[in-house]
Amino acid sequence: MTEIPATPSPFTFDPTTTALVLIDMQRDFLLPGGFGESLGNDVALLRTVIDPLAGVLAAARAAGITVIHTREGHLPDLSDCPPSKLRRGNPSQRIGDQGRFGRILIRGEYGHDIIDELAPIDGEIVIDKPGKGAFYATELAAVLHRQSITTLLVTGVTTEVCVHTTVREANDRGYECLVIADCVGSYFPEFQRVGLSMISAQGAIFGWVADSAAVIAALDTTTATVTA
Ligand code: C5J
Repeated sequence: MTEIPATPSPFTFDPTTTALVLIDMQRDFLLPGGFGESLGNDVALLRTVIDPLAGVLAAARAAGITVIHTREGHLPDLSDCPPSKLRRGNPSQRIGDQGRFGRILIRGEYGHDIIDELAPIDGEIVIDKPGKGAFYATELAAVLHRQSITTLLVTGVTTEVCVHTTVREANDRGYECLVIADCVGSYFPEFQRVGLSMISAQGAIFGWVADSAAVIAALDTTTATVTA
């Protein structure tokens, strides 16, 4: 078992039953000129996540931890997008409309894919999800079960929407979740702060919170043990 200093208490995990989950690090949310910015958001706030997350991803790969990427998006005919979701947001830039990086949040489009800095490599799992949570209408539960994963190191965007929804879904399904604070991002500083507090409040009601430095140090120890 590996132990990480975390809030509200130290977090222990077994690297062999742990997955690193990267939620929706997609161009549509993170690139200047993309969908996220078209909604009036400052993407610079999300982009602060990229460097620390690249560090955690490299450490996870070196330690042989299972890596799972998710992408929020829809089929080209939008048959998997509820009309209620389609109606939300900016009327001139809706899901399925033509955006700067292709049709917005449509599978197969450039903007729907993961940013170059964190692109999946061979052997990593990519889960396409139509909702905010990574368990809803996806194969994630089956994938985790098949690999005997019990613990999730959760990263990605946005903290209060897809990260929170996924952590809540995972918590209800019995997974232990550690959210890596500087590897999750929100367009709203207030939501970032409160979103993280809500995870670890009341004795880890949804999970634990730690910084990337602590996670990388723990993963590096695992790597050293594996390669010794
Ligand atoms: C949003 C997400 N915010 N990945 N998606 O619509 O959090």
